Amino acid sequence: MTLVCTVLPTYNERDNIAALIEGVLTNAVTPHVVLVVDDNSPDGTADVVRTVASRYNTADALRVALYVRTGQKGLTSAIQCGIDFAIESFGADIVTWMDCDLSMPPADVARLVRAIVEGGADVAVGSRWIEGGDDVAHGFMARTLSLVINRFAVALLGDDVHDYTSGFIAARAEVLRTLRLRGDYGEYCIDLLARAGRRGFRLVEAPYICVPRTAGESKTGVNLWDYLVKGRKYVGTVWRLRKEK
Ligand SMILES: Nc1nc2c(ncn2[C@@H]2O[C@H](COP(=O)(O)OP(=O)(O)O)[C@@H](O)[C@H]2O)c(=O)[nH]1
Ligand SMILES: [Mg+2]
Repeated sequence: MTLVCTVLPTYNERDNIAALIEGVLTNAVTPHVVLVVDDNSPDGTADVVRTVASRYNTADALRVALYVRTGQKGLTSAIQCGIDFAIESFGADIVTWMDCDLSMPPADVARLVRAIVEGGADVAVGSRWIEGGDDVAHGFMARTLSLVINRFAVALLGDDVHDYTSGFIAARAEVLRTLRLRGDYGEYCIDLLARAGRRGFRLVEAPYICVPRTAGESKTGVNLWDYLVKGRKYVGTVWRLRKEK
């Protein structure tokens, strides 16, 4: 049986994490473990996870795991830490990950897993920018910036993917044993998808609708300057990858 592990990187997601874990496990289509990688959130996210874990875990079956990091912080390294743990300690065949602010619907994880298990993909990408997908979480400016950056990425890196900055991913363990994440924040996703395609791994997209966060705060800024700084980093990543083989 295929074992799936969903890695959930958290920083101050106390009011989102329980519903997210439940949403992922309720919609699971194969044996499924959730691994929360929390960077010692001061809001007590880890305590909420421990409570949820005590409801789901039994002596025979681990379904909710928690890894609290104290010495290190950051989104990309948290996801990589979870991937390593999922593959090496749990023996996961497929690893998925997503944001933990409920902006990515937990029910859609199953869609990504199916694209691999039934559809034969190596990497499944939740995409806002294909038919059936959308981003209703952000305002006009942020949406437009994301669309423009993704069009730029498609033009330079190929149209296997239309949402290079997705962050809502499922991948076979083989892909993640071959490729490690690089970068600090969202640019790791552009980098991973471009390299996976070049290595000959099969990428498939599934649409999803990104919805607004209703609890907690965004860790990235929401003003024009922050968007531009982020956008510049993404464009720089695409430009670098265009030359890298
Ligand atoms: N473990 C960990 N997770 C983080 C860190 N920064 C952000 N996250 C998580 O990354 C996801 C996206 O963050 P969010 O605040 O929604 O950023 P935005 O979507 O770019 O506005 C959420 O699940 C956050 O909890 C971090 O330093 N460490
Ligand atoms: Mg968010």
